[in-house]
Amino acid sequence: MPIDLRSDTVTRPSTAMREAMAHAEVGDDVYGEDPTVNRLQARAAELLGKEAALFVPSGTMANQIALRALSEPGDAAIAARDAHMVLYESGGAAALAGVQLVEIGADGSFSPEELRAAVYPADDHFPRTRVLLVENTHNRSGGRVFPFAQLALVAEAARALGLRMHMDGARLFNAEAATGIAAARWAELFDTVSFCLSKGLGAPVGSLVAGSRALIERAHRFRKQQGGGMRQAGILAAAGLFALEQNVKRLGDDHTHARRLAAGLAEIPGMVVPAAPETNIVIFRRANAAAWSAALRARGVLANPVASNALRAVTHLDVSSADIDAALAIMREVRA
Ligand code: TLP
Repeated sequence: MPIDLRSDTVTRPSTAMREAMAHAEVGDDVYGEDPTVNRLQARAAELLGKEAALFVPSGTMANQIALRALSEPGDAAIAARDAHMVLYESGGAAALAGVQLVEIGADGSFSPEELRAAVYPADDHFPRTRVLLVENTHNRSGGRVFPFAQLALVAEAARALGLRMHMDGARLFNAEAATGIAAARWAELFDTVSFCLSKGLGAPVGSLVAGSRALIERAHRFRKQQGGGMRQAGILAAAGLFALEQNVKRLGDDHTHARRLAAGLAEIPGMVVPAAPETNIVIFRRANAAAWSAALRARGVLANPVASNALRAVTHLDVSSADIDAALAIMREVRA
Protein backbone atom coordinates (compact mmCIF):
# COMPACT_ATOMS: atom_id res chain seq x y z
CA MET A 1 0.00 0.00 0.00
CA PRO A 2 1.41 3.42 -0.88
CA ILE A 3 1.63 6.13 1.77
CA ASP A 4 -1.11 8.34 0.41
CA LEU A 5 -0.68 11.99 1.37
CA ARG A 6 -2.68 13.40 -1.56
CA SER A 7 -5.68 14.27 0.60
CA ASP A 8 -7.61 13.34 3.71
CA THR A 9 -10.39 12.29 1.31
CA VAL A 10 -8.52 9.03 0.51
CA THR A 11 -9.33 7.31 3.81
CA ARG A 12 -11.16 3.99 3.64
CA PRO A 13 -13.91 3.00 6.05
CA SER A 14 -12.63 0.78 8.86
CA THR A 15 -14.09 -2.64 9.61
CA ALA A 16 -16.00 -1.20 12.58
CA MET A 17 -17.41 1.59 10.42
CA ARG A 18 -18.48 -0.94 7.76
CA GLU A 19 -20.17 -2.97 10.50
CA ALA A 20 -22.16 0.10 11.55
CA MET A 21 -23.12 0.70 7.90
CA ALA A 22 -24.19 -2.92 7.39
CA HIS A 23 -26.58 -2.76 10.33
CA ALA A 24 -28.04 0.69 9.64
CA GLU A 25 -31.80 1.03 9.84
CA VAL A 26 -32.92 2.67 6.58
CA GLY A 27 -35.95 4.20 4.83
CA ASP A 28 -36.60 6.51 1.89
CA ASP A 29 -34.96 9.82 2.77
CA VAL A 30 -36.76 11.71 -0.02
CA TYR A 31 -39.88 10.99 2.07
CA GLY A 32 -37.91 12.01 5.19
CA GLU A 33 -38.27 8.42 6.40
CA ASP A 34 -34.71 7.30 6.91
CA PRO A 35 -34.23 7.09 10.69
CA THR A 36 -30.42 6.98 10.49
CA VAL A 37 -30.25 10.07 8.26
CA ASN A 38 -32.65 11.82 10.64
CA ARG A 39 -30.43 10.91 13.60
CA LEU A 40 -27.31 12.16 11.82
CA GLN A 41 -29.00 15.44 10.88
CA ALA A 42 -30.19 15.96 14.47
CA ARG A 43 -26.70 15.18 15.81
CA ALA A 44 -25.05 17.59 13.37
CA ALA A 45 -27.51 20.37 14.26
CA GLU A 46 -26.81 19.74 17.94
CA LEU A 47 -23.02 19.77 17.47
CA LEU A 48 -23.21 23.08 15.60
CA GLY A 49 -25.87 24.65 17.83
CA LYS A 50 -28.25 25.16 14.88
CA GLU A 51 -31.98 24.39 14.52
CA ALA A 52 -31.59 21.97 11.63
CA ALA A 53 -29.12 20.21 9.35
CA LEU A 54 -29.26 18.46 6.00
CA PHE A 55 -27.24 15.44 4.83
CA VAL A 56 -25.80 15.86 1.31
CA PRO A 57 -23.47 13.75 -0.85
CA SER A 58 -20.49 16.13 -0.91
CA GLY A 59 -18.87 19.22 0.52
CA THR A 60 -19.28 20.88 -2.84
CA MET A 61 -23.04 20.36 -2.79
CA ALA A 62 -23.23 21.56 0.83
CA ASN A 63 -21.50 24.80 -0.15
CA GLN A 64 -23.48 25.29 -3.33
CA ILE A 65 -26.92 24.77 -1.82
CA ALA A 66 -26.01 27.01 1.13
CA LEU A 67 -24.92 29.77 -1.24
CA ARG A 68 -28.07 29.29 -3.34
CA ALA A 69 -30.21 29.46 -0.17
CA LEU A 70 -28.55 32.69 1.01
CA SER A 71 -28.65 34.61 -2.27
CA GLU A 72 -30.48 35.32 -5.51
CA PRO A 73 -29.00 35.13 -9.02
CA GLY A 74 -27.14 38.35 -9.83
CA ASP A 75 -25.90 38.84 -6.26
CA ALA A 76 -22.24 39.00 -5.30
CA ALA A 77 -20.54 37.01 -2.53
CA ILE A 78 -17.20 37.81 -0.94
CA ALA A 79 -14.79 34.93 -0.32
CA ALA A 80 -11.25 34.42 0.90
CA ARG A 81 -8.69 34.34 -1.87
CA ASP A 82 -8.23 30.85 -3.33
CA ALA A 83 -11.24 29.49 -1.44
CA HIS A 84 -12.46 26.04 -2.47
CA MET A 85 -15.71 27.67 -3.65
CA VAL A 86 -13.69 29.91 -5.97
CA LEU A 87 -11.08 27.45 -7.24
CA TYR A 88 -12.34 23.91 -6.99
CA GLU A 89 -16.12 23.77 -7.48
CA SER A 90 -16.22 23.85 -11.28
CA GLY A 91 -17.67 27.34 -11.38
CA GLY A 92 -20.68 26.19 -9.33
CA ALA A 93 -21.30 29.61 -7.80
CA ALA A 94 -21.81 31.02 -11.31
CA ALA A 95 -23.61 28.01 -12.77
CA LEU A 96 -25.90 26.99 -9.90
CA ALA A 97 -26.40 30.09 -7.75
CA GLY A 98 -25.74 32.72 -10.45
CA VAL A 99 -23.50 34.52 -7.98
CA GLN A 100 -20.41 36.58 -8.75
CA LEU A 101 -17.53 35.89 -6.37
CA VAL A 102 -15.13 38.57 -5.13
CA GLU A 103 -11.88 37.36 -3.52
CA ILE A 104 -10.17 39.19 -0.66
CA GLY A 105 -7.34 38.80 1.85
CA ALA A 106 -4.49 36.30 1.95
CA ASP A 107 -3.86 32.91 3.58
CA GLY A 108 -7.56 32.34 4.10
CA SER A 109 -8.30 35.30 6.33
CA PHE A 110 -8.98 39.03 6.02
CA SER A 111 -9.81 42.06 8.12
CA PRO A 112 -13.09 43.96 8.59
CA GLU A 113 -11.53 46.82 6.55
CA GLU A 114 -10.78 44.50 3.62
CA LEU A 115 -14.35 43.24 3.83
CA ARG A 116 -15.85 46.73 3.84
CA ALA A 117 -13.70 47.77 0.88
CA ALA A 118 -14.94 44.83 -1.20
CA VAL A 119 -18.67 45.53 -0.86
CA TYR A 120 -20.16 47.07 -4.02
CA PRO A 121 -21.94 50.42 -3.67
CA ALA A 122 -25.75 50.30 -3.46
CA ASP A 123 -26.41 51.38 -7.04
CA ASP A 124 -28.21 49.54 -9.84
CA HIS A 125 -24.99 49.32 -11.87
CA PHE A 126 -23.45 46.91 -9.39
CA PRO A 127 -24.28 43.42 -8.19
CA ARG A 128 -25.83 43.42 -4.71
CA THR A 129 -23.22 42.12 -2.27
CA ARG A 130 -25.28 39.74 -0.14
CA VAL A 131 -23.10 36.95 1.24
CA LEU A 132 -19.77 36.43 2.98
CA LEU A 133 -18.09 33.04 2.56
CA VAL A 134 -15.46 31.90 5.05
CA GLU A 135 -13.41 28.70 4.69
CA ASN A 136 -12.17 27.31 7.99
CA THR A 137 -9.74 25.65 7.89
CA HIS A 138 -8.51 27.11 4.61
CA ASN A 139 -7.28 24.36 2.32
CA ARG A 140 -5.10 26.25 -0.17
CA SER A 141 -3.14 28.14 2.48
CA GLY A 142 -2.14 24.86 4.19
CA GLY A 143 -5.05 24.24 6.55
CA ARG A 144 -4.88 27.63 8.27
CA VAL A 145 -7.39 28.46 10.96
CA PHE A 146 -9.15 31.84 10.68
CA PRO A 147 -8.10 33.52 13.97
CA PHE A 148 -11.27 33.46 16.09
CA ALA A 149 -11.06 36.98 17.54
CA GLN A 150 -10.51 38.43 14.06
CA LEU A 151 -13.39 36.37 12.68
CA ALA A 152 -15.71 37.72 15.39
CA LEU A 153 -14.83 41.27 14.26
CA VAL A 154 -15.33 40.32 10.61
CA ALA A 155 -18.73 38.82 11.46
CA GLU A 156 -19.74 42.00 13.28
CA ALA A 157 -18.73 44.08 10.25
CA ALA A 158 -20.58 41.69 7.92
CA ARG A 159 -23.79 41.98 9.96
CA ALA A 160 -23.52 45.78 9.95
CA LEU A 161 -23.24 45.59 6.14
CA GLY A 162 -26.37 43.40 5.98
CA LEU A 163 -24.46 40.36 4.69
CA ARG A 164 -25.47 36.78 5.28
CA MET A 165 -22.68 34.40 6.18
CA HIS A 166 -21.74 30.84 5.25
CA MET A 167 -18.79 28.89 6.59
CA ASP A 168 -17.26 26.16 4.44
CA GLY A 169 -16.24 24.10 7.44
CA ALA A 170 -15.19 21.06 5.43
CA ARG A 171 -12.48 20.73 8.10
CA LEU A 172 -14.22 22.62 10.92
CA PHE A 173 -13.42 19.86 13.42
CA ASN A 174 -9.73 20.31 12.60
CA ALA A 175 -10.14 23.98 13.57
CA GLU A 176 -11.83 22.85 16.78
CA ALA A 177 -9.00 20.40 17.53
CA ALA A 178 -6.31 23.01 16.82
CA THR A 179 -7.84 25.80 18.92
CA GLY A 180 -10.02 24.13 21.55
CA ILE A 181 -12.83 26.42 20.35
CA ALA A 182 -15.94 24.27 19.96
CA ALA A 183 -17.50 23.87 16.51
CA ALA A 184 -20.72 25.43 17.85
CA ARG A 185 -18.88 28.61 18.88
CA TRP A 186 -17.45 29.01 15.40
CA ALA A 187 -20.87 28.20 13.93
CA GLU A 188 -22.63 30.81 16.06
CA LEU A 189 -21.14 33.55 13.87
CA PHE A 190 -22.75 32.14 10.69
CA ASP A 191 -26.19 31.64 9.11
CA THR A 192 -25.13 28.37 7.52
CA VAL A 193 -22.21 26.04 8.17
CA SER A 194 -21.11 22.95 6.27
CA PHE A 195 -18.74 20.21 7.33
CA CYS A 196 -17.49 17.01 5.70
CA LEU A 197 -17.59 13.48 7.03
CA SER A 198 -15.49 12.17 4.15
CA LYS A 199 -12.20 13.94 4.94
CA GLY A 200 -10.33 13.59 8.23
CA LEU A 201 -13.35 11.95 9.86
CA GLY A 202 -12.90 8.90 7.64
CA ALA A 203 -16.42 8.28 6.29
CA PRO A 204 -16.72 7.22 2.63
CA VAL A 205 -19.33 9.82 1.60
CA GLY A 206 -21.21 12.78 2.94
CA SER A 207 -21.36 16.29 4.29
CA LEU A 208 -23.84 18.30 6.31
CA VAL A 209 -25.10 21.82 6.07
CA ALA A 210 -26.69 23.36 9.15
CA GLY A 211 -28.64 26.54 9.86
CA SER A 212 -32.04 27.87 10.89
CA ARG A 213 -35.07 25.71 10.13
CA ALA A 214 -36.21 28.19 7.45
CA LEU A 215 -32.83 28.22 5.69
CA ILE A 216 -32.49 24.43 5.81
CA GLU A 217 -36.00 24.06 4.34
CA ARG A 218 -34.91 26.32 1.49
CA ALA A 219 -31.64 24.36 1.12
CA HIS A 220 -33.68 21.13 1.02
CA ARG A 221 -35.38 22.34 -2.15
CA PHE A 222 -32.03 23.14 -3.78
CA ARG A 223 -30.61 19.77 -2.74
CA LYS A 224 -33.44 18.13 -4.69
CA GLN A 225 -32.93 20.50 -7.63
CA GLN A 226 -29.23 19.67 -7.81
CA GLY A 227 -29.88 15.92 -7.72
CA GLY A 228 -28.89 15.34 -4.11
CA GLY A 229 -32.11 13.70 -2.90
CA MET A 230 -30.94 10.25 -1.83
CA ARG A 231 -33.05 7.22 -0.92
CA GLN A 232 -31.80 4.63 1.62
CA ALA A 233 -28.99 6.98 2.57
CA GLY A 234 -28.96 5.71 6.16
CA ILE A 235 -26.30 3.25 5.10
CA LEU A 236 -24.04 6.29 4.53
CA ALA A 237 -25.36 8.28 7.48
CA ALA A 238 -24.42 5.36 9.76
CA ALA A 239 -20.80 5.86 8.70
CA GLY A 240 -21.18 9.55 9.49
CA LEU A 241 -22.56 8.92 12.97
CA PHE A 242 -19.72 6.49 13.61
CA ALA A 243 -17.20 9.07 12.36
CA LEU A 244 -18.55 11.79 14.66
CA GLU A 245 -18.48 9.41 17.61
CA GLN A 246 -15.04 7.88 17.05
CA ASN A 247 -12.91 10.03 14.81
CA VAL A 248 -13.29 13.67 15.89
CA LYS A 249 -11.29 13.02 19.05
CA ARG A 250 -8.24 11.72 17.15
CA LEU A 251 -7.80 14.67 14.73
CA GLY A 252 -5.04 16.09 16.94
CA ASP A 253 -2.88 13.08 15.97
CA ASP A 254 -3.08 14.16 12.33
CA HIS A 255 -1.92 17.65 13.32
CA THR A 256 1.05 16.20 15.23
CA HIS A 257 1.95 14.11 12.17
CA ALA A 258 1.69 17.16 9.88
CA ARG A 259 4.05 19.16 12.10
CA ARG A 260 6.55 16.26 12.14
CA LEU A 261 6.34 15.95 8.39
CA ALA A 262 6.84 19.71 7.94
CA ALA A 263 9.83 19.76 10.31
CA GLY A 264 11.42 16.82 8.45
CA LEU A 265 10.80 18.40 5.05
CA ALA A 266 12.32 21.70 6.15
CA GLU A 267 15.63 19.87 6.76
CA ILE A 268 15.85 18.54 3.20
CA PRO A 269 18.01 20.74 0.93
CA GLY A 270 15.97 22.52 -1.75
CA MET A 271 12.72 22.30 0.20
CA VAL A 272 10.95 25.35 1.63
CA VAL A 273 8.19 25.00 4.21
CA PRO A 274 6.75 28.53 4.42
CA ALA A 275 4.82 28.02 7.66
CA ALA A 276 4.47 25.34 10.33
CA PRO A 277 1.12 23.63 9.74
CA GLU A 278 -1.68 24.56 12.15
CA THR A 279 -3.75 21.50 11.25
CA ASN A 280 -3.34 18.54 8.85
CA ILE A 281 -2.20 20.14 5.58
CA VAL A 282 1.42 20.84 4.65
CA ILE A 283 2.07 23.04 1.62
CA PHE A 284 5.74 23.17 0.72
CA ARG A 285 7.83 24.52 -2.11
CA ARG A 286 10.27 22.61 -4.26
CA ALA A 287 11.46 23.11 -7.83
CA ASN A 288 10.04 20.72 -10.46
CA ALA A 289 7.11 19.74 -8.25
CA ALA A 290 5.43 17.55 -10.90
CA ALA A 291 8.59 15.56 -11.73
CA TRP A 292 9.42 15.07 -8.06
CA SER A 293 5.84 13.97 -7.32
CA ALA A 294 6.09 11.38 -10.12
CA ALA A 295 9.44 10.10 -8.79
CA LEU A 296 7.97 9.87 -5.27
CA ARG A 297 5.00 7.94 -6.61
CA ALA A 298 7.35 5.35 -8.10
CA ARG A 299 8.70 4.81 -4.55
CA GLY A 300 5.20 4.49 -3.02
CA VAL A 301 4.64 7.98 -1.62
CA LEU A 302 1.80 10.04 -3.04
CA ALA A 303 1.72 13.85 -2.75
CA ASN A 304 0.11 16.13 -5.32
CA PRO A 305 1.71 19.18 -6.90
CA VAL A 306 -0.44 22.31 -6.40
CA ALA A 307 1.75 24.59 -8.53
CA SER A 308 4.88 24.22 -10.68
CA ASN A 309 6.97 24.77 -7.53
CA ALA A 310 4.68 23.62 -4.71
CA LEU A 311 3.20 20.40 -3.34
CA ARG A 312 0.60 19.48 -0.78
CA ALA A 313 0.78 16.65 1.75
CA VAL A 314 -2.23 15.90 3.94
CA THR A 315 -2.27 13.69 7.04
CA HIS A 316 -5.29 11.58 7.99
CA LEU A 317 -6.37 8.51 9.93
CA ASP A 318 -4.82 6.05 7.47
CA VAL A 319 -1.34 7.58 7.93
CA SER A 320 0.54 6.44 11.03
CA SER A 321 3.52 8.02 12.68
CA ALA A 322 5.69 5.20 11.20
CA ASP A 323 4.32 6.15 7.75
CA ILE A 324 5.51 9.73 8.30
CA ASP A 325 9.03 8.46 9.08
CA ALA A 326 8.97 6.16 6.06
CA ALA A 327 7.69 8.95 3.77
CA LEU A 328 10.40 11.34 5.01
CA ALA A 329 13.13 8.73 4.45
CA ILE A 330 11.96 8.34 0.83
CA MET A 331 11.57 12.10 0.36
CA ARG A 332 15.21 12.57 1.47
CA GLU A 333 16.40 10.10 -1.16
CA VAL A 334 14.26 10.96 -4.17
CA ARG A 335 15.75 13.50 -6.58
CA ALA A 336 14.12 14.85 -9.73
N1 TLP B 1 -11.20 19.42 -1.15
C1 TLP B 1 -10.46 18.41 -1.91
C2 TLP B 1 -10.25 18.87 -3.35
O1 TLP B 1 -11.46 19.26 -3.91
C3 TLP B 1 -9.28 19.98 -3.49
C4 TLP B 1 -9.16 18.11 -1.21
O2 TLP B 1 -8.54 17.10 -1.59
O3 TLP B 1 -8.78 18.85 -0.30
N2 TLP B 1 -14.36 22.65 0.96
C5 TLP B 1 -13.06 22.44 1.18
C6 TLP B 1 -12.30 23.40 2.01
C7 TLP B 1 -12.43 21.33 0.62
O4 TLP B 1 -11.13 21.17 0.83
C8 TLP B 1 -13.17 20.42 -0.15
C9 TLP B 1 -12.53 19.22 -0.80
C10 TLP B 1 -14.54 20.68 -0.35
C11 TLP B 1 -15.10 21.81 0.22
C12 TLP B 1 -15.41 19.82 -1.22
O5 TLP B 1 -15.70 18.59 -0.71
P1 TLP B 1 -16.15 17.39 -1.67
O6 TLP B 1 -14.89 16.83 -2.27
O7 TLP B 1 -16.84 16.43 -0.73
O8 TLP B 1 -17.08 17.94 -2.68
